[in-house]
Amino acid sequence: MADRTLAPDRSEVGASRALVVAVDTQDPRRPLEPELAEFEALAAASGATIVDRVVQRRDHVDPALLVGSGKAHEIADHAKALDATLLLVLNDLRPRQRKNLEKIVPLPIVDRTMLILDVFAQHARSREGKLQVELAQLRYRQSNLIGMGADLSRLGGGIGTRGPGETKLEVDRRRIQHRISVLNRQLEDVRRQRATRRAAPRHEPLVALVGYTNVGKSSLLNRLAKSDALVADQPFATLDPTMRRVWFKGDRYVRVVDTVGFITDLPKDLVNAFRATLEELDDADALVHVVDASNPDWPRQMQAVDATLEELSLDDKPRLIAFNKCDAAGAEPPHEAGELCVSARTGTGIDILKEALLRIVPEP
Ligand SMILES: Nc1nc2c(ncn2[C@@H]2O[C@H](COP(=O)(O)OP(=O)(O)OP(=O)(O)O)[C@@H](O)[C@H]2O)c(=O)[nH]1
Ligand SMILES: [Mg+2]
Repeated sequence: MADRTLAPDRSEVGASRALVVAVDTQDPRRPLEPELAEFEALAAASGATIVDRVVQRRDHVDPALLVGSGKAHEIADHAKALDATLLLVLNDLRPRQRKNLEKIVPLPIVDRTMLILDVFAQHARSREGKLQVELAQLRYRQSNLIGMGADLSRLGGGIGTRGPGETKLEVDRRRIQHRISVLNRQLEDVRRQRATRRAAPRHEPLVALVGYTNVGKSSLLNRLAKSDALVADQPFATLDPTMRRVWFKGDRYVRVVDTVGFITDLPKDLVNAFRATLEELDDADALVHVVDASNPDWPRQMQAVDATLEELSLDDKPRLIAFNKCDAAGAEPPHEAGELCVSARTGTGIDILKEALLRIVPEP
C-alpha cells in the first residue's frame, strides 16, 4: 500500500507565488542569464507565478547560507512584502544551506533539481514514468535528510509512528527506504513486461530524435510522420517515448522515436530513471540531434546534449544534426553551411531531412 505521507509534494510549486533567488558567481564559462531564463521557464511549466527575482553577485556561494547573511534577511523582508509563498533557488542547495536559509526565510525552499522533479511529476503519464519520478523524488529527499542535523530529529511524529527509541529522522529514513524498495520492485515488474514486448523480432530501422528540451522534437516527429504527439511551449512536455513510422517512396519506412529532452545538469537520478527512453536510444540505429536555431542559447544547449550522449555512451552512433525552427532563426542562421536547416512549423527542409535519414540508417 502506498504510504500517503511520503507522496511527493504535488505540487509545492504549482499555484505558488515564487520569489526567485540566484547567486551569480560570474563564471565566464557559465553566464547566469540563460540559466536563469531556463529556470524561470521551468517554474512556469510547473505552474508557479514569479513575483520577483533577486540576484546576488559573489565570488563563491556562501557555504553556510548560499547568500550572504545580510542578503538573506533582505530576501526575507522582500518575500514578505510581496506575499511570496515559495523561494525558488537556482543554485543547488546543500542540506546545511537549506536548513540555515529556512531559519531566516520562513518559506518552503525549492532548488533546481526539485523544480525539475516537480515538472516531471506533473507531466509523467505512463505508470513507469510516474514510478520513476516518485523514486527520484524520494532519493533526493533521502539525500537531503541524511545531511540534516540532530535538532530536526525530535520534531513531529505521531503516536505509534515511532519504534522504541527512534527519532523522527530515523522514522522518516526507514519509511522512505521502505517506499523506495516497493517502488523498485514495481518498476522491475513494469520493465520486465516492457522487455517481453520488445523482444519481438525487429528488422525495422530505428532513428531516435534527441535534443535539448523544447527544441521541437515532438513537432518534428509530427511533421515527419504526419502524427499528433503532444507539443507545448514548455520544457519537458514529453516524458514517455513516442514511436511513429515515417514512410518513404517505394514502401520503405523507418521507425522514429521521440524522447525526453535533455537539460544542463539533469539530475543523475533522472538520467538513470528514464530507462524507457534510454533503451530506445540504445536500440536506435542512428540519432537525429535536434537543435533550436532560434534560441540564442543553442550552443550551450548543444554542448549539454553532446555531454549527455557521451555519458550515456551513445556518442558512437551515426548522428545527424538538424537545426530546427529555422523559420524563426532570423536572417543569419547560426550554423555552418551544409548543415540541415528545417522547420517543423512550416515544413521547410523536411524532404531533405528525410533523404538524410535514409542515408544514415541501414538498408532493410
Ligand atoms: N517557430 C517555430 N516553432 C517551433 C518549431 N518547431 C516547434 N516549435 C515550437 O516549439 C515549442 C516546443 O515544441 P515541442 O515539439 O513540444 O518541443 P520538444 O523538443 O518536443 O519539447 P519537450 O518534449 O518539452 O522536450 C512549441 O511551442 C512548438 O510550437 C519550428 O519549426 N518553428
Ligand atoms: Mg516533446
